Amino acid sequence: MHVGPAPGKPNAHERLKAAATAEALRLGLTAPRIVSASGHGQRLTDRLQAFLDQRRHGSMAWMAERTAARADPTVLWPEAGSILVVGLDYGPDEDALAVTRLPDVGAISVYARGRDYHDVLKGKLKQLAGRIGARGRDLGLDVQVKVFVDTAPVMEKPLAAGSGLGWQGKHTNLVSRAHGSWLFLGEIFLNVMLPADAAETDHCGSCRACLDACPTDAFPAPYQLDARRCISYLTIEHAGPIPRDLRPLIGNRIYGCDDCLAVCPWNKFAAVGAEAKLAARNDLRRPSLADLAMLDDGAFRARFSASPIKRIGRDRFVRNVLIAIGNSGDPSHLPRLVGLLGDASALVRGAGVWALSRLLPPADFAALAVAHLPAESDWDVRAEWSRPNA
Ligand code: B12
Ligand code: SF4
Ligand code: SF4
Repeated sequence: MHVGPAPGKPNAHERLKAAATAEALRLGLTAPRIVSASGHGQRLTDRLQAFLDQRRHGSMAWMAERTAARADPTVLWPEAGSILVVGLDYGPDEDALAVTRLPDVGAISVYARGRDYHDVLKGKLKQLAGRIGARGRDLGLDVQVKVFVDTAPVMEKPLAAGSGLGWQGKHTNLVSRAHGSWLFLGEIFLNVMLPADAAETDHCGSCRACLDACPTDAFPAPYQLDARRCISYLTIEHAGPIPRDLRPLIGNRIYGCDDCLAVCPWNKFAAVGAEAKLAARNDLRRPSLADLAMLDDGAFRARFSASPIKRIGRDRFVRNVLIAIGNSGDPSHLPRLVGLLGDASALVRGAGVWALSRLLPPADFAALAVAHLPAESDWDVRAEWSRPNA
């Protein structure tokens, strides 16, 4: 059972909300707002189901699991009364897209240039949750809390929109009039009912900058994303070979993509991220493709130990680097591509073959295929050798 305010009394719940939002701001969080935990179920169930029915989640099978809890916070935690939603600014300190115009380096999306935001935001939310619990006890309330940052089946964007933190823009991410869209989202579920804030309305108007900027045309309609075409999905979530038709469109983006966020006019209000732990590492602003292609497992883990990039592992990361090399037009990469033809990972070999097919004259590629195809046992890699240049 969740506990609501008693009518006519000095309102402990309002005081708890004021304390919670003040503490959130003190911890460097942005725009803390309250949304009721109930009342989302049907609308979100329908929208999530439509997304899943159209297979737009691709190979993210976990999105089709626990859908009832994902669409309805009160199924995830029946005690939930209110949800405190917060943002954490991570606005870049330079033009986020400048790196995508430099073919000899890899573009790592802004969110992944510093430490893993899950760890940073979760740390802050845990601190905040502890202080809310203590303040609740002072006010005579039995406050229980659960902290979520993209770690449980929660639909964070519609909850944040319901709290008034912003609205879901045509690129589907949350945009705030005051803070733009370079914001991570996090939530604290509370068993108490705190006064809810008003939801935000849509301020996209006739703008369609994000839809037009997408390199892979991943928006089937405004406000809808087909993750299977999104470079963020392809470079981070997708484990196998990247579909051939999308590879040339990825350019030099080797981990995530920022294009739809970067062009949003509301980001003129975005703050440069103030959290030092999220600040871009200098070696990840414009990392050399030539160096990254040479990473073995140990070197990959050493370089990315505190970074979100470590999550995808060396083979998937080098696959991305090789796609970018294939798009670079730079034949100086050829010797290292040939060197990777003996790599233990079929994913790496396959991407290497594709890059060779892009950088070598057709006759030279055909000669290399004659030399290497007989020894290749993986069917995906054999298929890469057998296809004409693309
Ligand atoms: C799965 C996922 C992805 C997938 C799919 C993204 C997606 N849009 O669904 C992939 C891997 C592609 C991805 C990419 C990115 N992600 Co992501 N991702 C998630 C995750 C885990 C779940 C999102 C989800 O539930 N998707 C399912 C679909 C059904 O939900 P939806 O997008 O809200 O769909 C809504 C619309 O389609 C809408 N709708 C449908 N029809 C209509 C019609 C109208 C008229 C309207 C108004 C709305 C509407 O209703 C749906 C429900 O609200 C969340 C964290 C979380 N737990 O919520 C982070 C999250 C959304 N990601 C985040 C980020 C930062 C990114 C990237 C920017 C990372 C990067 N730089 O590469 C990109 C952005 C790509 C993009 N344009 O969305 C942040 C976004 C923060 C913010 N400000 O919104 C989140 C919230 C993580 C976090 N805790 O901060 N992500
Ligand atoms: S993140 Fe990139 S690929 Fe994905 S929808 Fe946005 S612009 Fe398109
Ligand atoms: S770029 Fe334009 S359409 Fe896209 S989210 Fe921003 S305001 Fe909305």
